[in-house]
Amino acid sequence: MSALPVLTTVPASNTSLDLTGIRAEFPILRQQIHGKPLVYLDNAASVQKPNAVINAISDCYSRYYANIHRGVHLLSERSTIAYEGAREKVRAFLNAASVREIIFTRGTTESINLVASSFGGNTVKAGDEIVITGMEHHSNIVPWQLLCQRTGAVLKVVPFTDAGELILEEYERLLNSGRVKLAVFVHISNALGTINPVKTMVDLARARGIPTLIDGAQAIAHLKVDIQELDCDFYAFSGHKVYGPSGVGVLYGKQILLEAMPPYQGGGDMISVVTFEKTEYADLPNKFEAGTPNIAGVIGLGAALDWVNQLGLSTVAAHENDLLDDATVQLLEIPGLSIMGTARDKAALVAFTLQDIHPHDIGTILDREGVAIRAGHHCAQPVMQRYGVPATARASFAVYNTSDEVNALVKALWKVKELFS
Ligand code: 7TS
Repeated sequence: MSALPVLTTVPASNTSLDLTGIRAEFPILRQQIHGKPLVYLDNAASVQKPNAVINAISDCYSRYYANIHRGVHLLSERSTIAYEGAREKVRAFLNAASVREIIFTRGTTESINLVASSFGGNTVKAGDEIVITGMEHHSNIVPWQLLCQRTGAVLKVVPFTDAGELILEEYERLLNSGRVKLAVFVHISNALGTINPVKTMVDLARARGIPTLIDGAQAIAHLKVDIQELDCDFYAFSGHKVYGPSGVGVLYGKQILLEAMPPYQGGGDMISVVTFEKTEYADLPNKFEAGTPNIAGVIGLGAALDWVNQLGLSTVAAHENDLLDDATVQLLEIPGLSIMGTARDKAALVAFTLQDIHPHDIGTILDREGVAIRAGHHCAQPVMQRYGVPATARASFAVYNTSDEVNALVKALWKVKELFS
C-alpha cells in the first residue's frame, strides 16, 4: 500500500469551548470500536447524550416518577411540575409566546403527521395545493401525500439548484396559484446541509395568507430559532437531535390555529367532559396530548435544552462550522471524492460519494477504523434522484467533535480509496 498523504494542518479553533470538558460529559464517547477510539460522526441521525440528560431521566425514575396531571399524591404533583417545567423550557428556547403553543409528541415525524391529519384534514379540499420542497426528509413528504390521497389535493414541489439551494422564484410562482393551503419546508436539509432562507419563505407565504410549517429536525441543535421573529405557523423538532432522548419531540403551533384544529388522537388527558353522547376537549396544549406521555423523556428534553443554553448555540455553531470548513478542505483533496450539497449557507454536515465505491462499503470500512458515519439515502430519496445517485456517505458534526476526529475521518477515507484502487 502506498503511504498516506500528509494531512492538512488544522487551524486552531477560535471558539472558547472546553472540548475536553464537554467530551467528558458524554460517557458513550469514552470507548473503543474495533480497537480504535470511537469517532462519532453520525450526529444528523441522532446525537449522543450528556450526563445532565442521563441523570435527569434517571433522577425522575428513581426519585419522583408518577403519572402526571391526575394524582392528588405528592409524586404525581412533582412529576407534573417537572413535566410542565420542561414545557416552559421549550417555550423559552423557541421564544414562543405561550406554553399553550408547545405540544409534546414522539418526534418530528409525529409533529408533522399531527398537522397533516388535524389541520390538513380540516382545511384541505380537492383541488387545493400543498407546497413542499424537493429536499424534504420522507417525514415531510409522505404525510402530505397521504393527505392528498384522502382529499384530492395536489403536492407542488419547489426545485433546487445543483449546489442544493432552493429556487425561490419557483417557490413564489407556486405560491401564486391561489390554491395553496399550506407551505411546508425543511429548515436545514439532512441530505445536503443547506440552511434554507426560512424567514424569507415564511414572509412570502404570509404575504399571500398561506400558513407555513417548518421541519426543524436538523436546525434545532445548530441554529437559534426565534419563533416570534420567524412568525411561522408550525415548527417541528425531535428531542434526540438536540442532546435529548429519543421518543419525544415538539410541535410548536400558533395558538389561534391550534384552537381551531380538531384533536389528533382521542384518549385520556385530552378531554374535559366525556359522556357517551358527546366529549368536550381539554384546553391547549392538553387537547393534543392524548394518553400518558413520555414523562421522563420530556423532562430529559428540558435538561438537554438547559445544557445547550449553558454552552450557547452561537458558540456551538461557530465550532461546528470550523469542523465543517476543515473537513470540506481535506475531503476535496481526495481524488474522486465529490461533495453533494455546496450551498453558500450550510450546516455542519458533509455528504459525499467517492468514485463508484458504494457508500455502504465506505461506511463499513470506516466503522472498522472506529469512525461512525451514515451511508444510504438518508430518508431523502428524491434528493438522491435529483443527483442520480442511489446513496451517499454522510459525516455530520456535533459540539463534542474535534479536529482530530475530522483527521481520523479523512485518514480512513484515504484508506478506503487505497483498498479500492
Ligand atoms: N426531518 C429531518 C430534516 C430529519 O433529518 C429527520 C431525521 C426527520 C425529519 C425525522 O425525525 P424523527 O426524529 O421523527 O425520526 N433524520 C435522520 C437522518 O438524517 N438520519 O437518520 C434520521
